[in-house]
Amino acid sequence: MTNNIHVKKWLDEMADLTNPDKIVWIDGSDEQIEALEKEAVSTGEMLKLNEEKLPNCYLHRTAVNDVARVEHRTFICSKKKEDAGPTNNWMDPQECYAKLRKLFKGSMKGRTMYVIPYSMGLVGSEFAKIGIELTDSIYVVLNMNIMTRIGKKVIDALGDSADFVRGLHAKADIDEENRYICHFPEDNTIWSINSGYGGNVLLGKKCFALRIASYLGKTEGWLAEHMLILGIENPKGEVKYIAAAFPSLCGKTNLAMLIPPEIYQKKGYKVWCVGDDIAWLRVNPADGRLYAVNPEYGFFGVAPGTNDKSNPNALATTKRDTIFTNVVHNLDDNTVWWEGLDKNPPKNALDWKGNKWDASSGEKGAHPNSRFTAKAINCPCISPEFENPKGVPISAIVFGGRRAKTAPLVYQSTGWQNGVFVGSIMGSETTAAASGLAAGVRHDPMAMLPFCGYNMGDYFKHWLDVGKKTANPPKIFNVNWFRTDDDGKFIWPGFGDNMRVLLWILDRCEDKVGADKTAIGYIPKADDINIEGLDGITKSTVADLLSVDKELWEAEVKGIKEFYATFDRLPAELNKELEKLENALK
Ligand code: GTP
Ligand code: SPV
Ligand code: MN
Repeated sequence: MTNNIHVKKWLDEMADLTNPDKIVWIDGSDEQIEALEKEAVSTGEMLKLNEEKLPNCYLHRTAVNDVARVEHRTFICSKKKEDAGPTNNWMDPQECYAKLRKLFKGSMKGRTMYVIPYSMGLVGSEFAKIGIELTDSIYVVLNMNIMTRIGKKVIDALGDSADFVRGLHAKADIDEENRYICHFPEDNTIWSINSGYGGNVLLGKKCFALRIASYLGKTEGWLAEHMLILGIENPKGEVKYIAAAFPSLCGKTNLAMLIPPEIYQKKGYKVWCVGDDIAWLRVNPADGRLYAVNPEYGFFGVAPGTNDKSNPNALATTKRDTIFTNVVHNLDDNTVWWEGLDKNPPKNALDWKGNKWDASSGEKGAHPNSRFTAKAINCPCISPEFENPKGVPISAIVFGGRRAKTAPLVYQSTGWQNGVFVGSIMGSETTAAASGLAAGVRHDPMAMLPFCGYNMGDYFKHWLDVGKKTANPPKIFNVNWFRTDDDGKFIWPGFGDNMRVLLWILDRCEDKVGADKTAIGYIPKADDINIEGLDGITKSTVADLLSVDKELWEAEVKGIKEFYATFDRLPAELNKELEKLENALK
């Protein structure tokens, strides 16, 4: 499909190494995709679901030991260890290549190698970057076809350039003891072996669009972030954009597609989804603002908890052209189910492992990290700007995590430098999105702990630098939808009602509303969060959600100091911000 000598040479080397029986170029045509779907169904790799209820939808089950990202087996292989930094696993690149070469050797014998040219970002746009993934998994090809822009148009756009990310993936034996997700940022290379699960194998997503791209962004002066992008349209038809970074399984997809509460719908407010997981941000010298694109083409969304109240837009998106992974199979009508979809679990069903399952057993039917892969263009609230090659101008950046206590519903940083500090001290309870993590709160700066492809101290510095280059930078906020009461129940209703907080944020960006200055930053006056139409939430609940507990924050400062002490390249500005916080709490 190409005469590009760089592609050909690399492909030859990789084929020599993995020794596939056949090599198939993915051109992205409908016929080719349909043929692959048929093949995957014929081998049992995927199950075709009810064509009337779920047209062109499939179910896939991964191996039981292969259900999430594996942070302890993810490596950043920069030449120097200190360039990977204190938060990443590191291996010497030559050592890692040698080690993995042994695992890849002959791994595709008897199998087909698929060559997937893909573009992160609109093909040929200023933001876009090209990758080629070699894989022996049809599931990967079909997912990449939904998640990224693939095929001939991409290889044509590459031309004879050597500037593409070289991704190699083999399922091998799905052996977790030999599972490796390795990144070579200095070589534009990703090698992934012994997994068949999402973030480990859809190399355009976390591996490229965050780990490799964050490194490229550092070198080239832009940011690759674990952020959703949404637009809020006011009754006058003006749209303002917000980018928000929450850790995995902490509400990005839900916020990105939110349906405004009735009181706002009646007034004419709308929310548009530009992206639900990854944002690439660049300074636009013309107006000094930060512009964001979503480099992906689809959603790899969390299934459990998705229902027609929490996220009707996501649910609607999954009604066609969708691949479901590790959910419940309803045998009665050949559809799917997951916890939190509705109150009627199917009686005649198989769980995510493929075993006969009944909800009365008390066991979960869907894996907590079960997912849907669906096309962004099938989302009812996809933004008209989704394919704008220039991106959308960002008014506010929002950080947030899962915190039962400590973090208030929302607060605003005092400026860019303080905002970078707020992002750097983020903590969140761990979730099922990665295997083998200890339960409890961990530091997850900017929701990028598992995804920063270089030294996180340098990453903070880069954030500070981007702020200096941006004449009109976004305002920076922090939110927490997950504060709990004494019974462990969430206090804030969340989901669509998060709009109430977003509107305060936008009002702050336009200087339309006041705030109270506290030790941690600006907090809304309780009256300024609109609770009209909210059951069981009073002004005093809001005041409670906004409270800043001095003792908890003093403990927090202690934790931040310990975390910061692990860095060798922490910018002095952040220590200054920490000192300011500590003094303000006194
Ligand atoms: P990744 O795809 O892993 O990066 O996750 P994400 O950040 O997109 O998370 P997602 O929106 O899929 O939400 C994960 C879980 O959090 C789901 O079970 C949701 O139901 C739940 N959730 C999302 N928003 C809220 C909220 O506002 N309040 C509460 N209580 N739960 C929420
Ligand atoms: C996440 O874990 O943040 C995800 C899913 O969005 S995965 O693609 O598996 O990383
Ligand atoms: Mn994610």
